[in-house]
Amino acid sequence: MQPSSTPRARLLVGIAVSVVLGLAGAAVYVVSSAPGARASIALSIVEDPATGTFGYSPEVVQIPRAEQVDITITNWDPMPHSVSGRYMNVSGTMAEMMVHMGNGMMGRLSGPMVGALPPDLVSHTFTMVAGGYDLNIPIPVAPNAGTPSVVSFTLLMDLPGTFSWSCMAEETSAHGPMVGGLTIG
Ligand SMILES: [Cu+2]
Repeated sequence: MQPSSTPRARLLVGIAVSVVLGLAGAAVYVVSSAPGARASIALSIVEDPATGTFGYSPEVVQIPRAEQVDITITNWDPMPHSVSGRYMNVSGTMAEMMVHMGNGMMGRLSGPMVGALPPDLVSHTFTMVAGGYDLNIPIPVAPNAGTPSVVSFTLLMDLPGTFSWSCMAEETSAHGPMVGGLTIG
């Protein structure tokens, strides 16, 4: 049965521009910063040299419940992959937006808040429809093999649990399954 009342996931989009560091491949989970500062997580989409396909690192993420957490996703994959329907849209966030931090194809070094990407700019998604959450982040394609695209958003997730997330881009020879886990609590 589909819950029809208030959204059970609240995600706030961080408006402040933060500095994006090169964190490709770093297995960073939760960085508990100084007292009073928000926790942050950096995810990367990096190539697996064994297969030549791209995947998330890390794939298993834990975030604190009922606390604002800044998430940055850095995508090094220069190839677009097909997504359908609503997976081009940002969902589950306050104002249905994320901060597009930069993408050379769009000629921007630091970006605006966006609520969707054009389909030919989507490379991967971070999607979790479970446990009352309806989270979808479309990840823009990297402008070239040496330049990543970066998006940033803030989560505030109230309901505890462990759920699966996945990338909704079509599976092809160049795009294997991308799945992982997210624990809230
Ligand atoms: Cu993907």
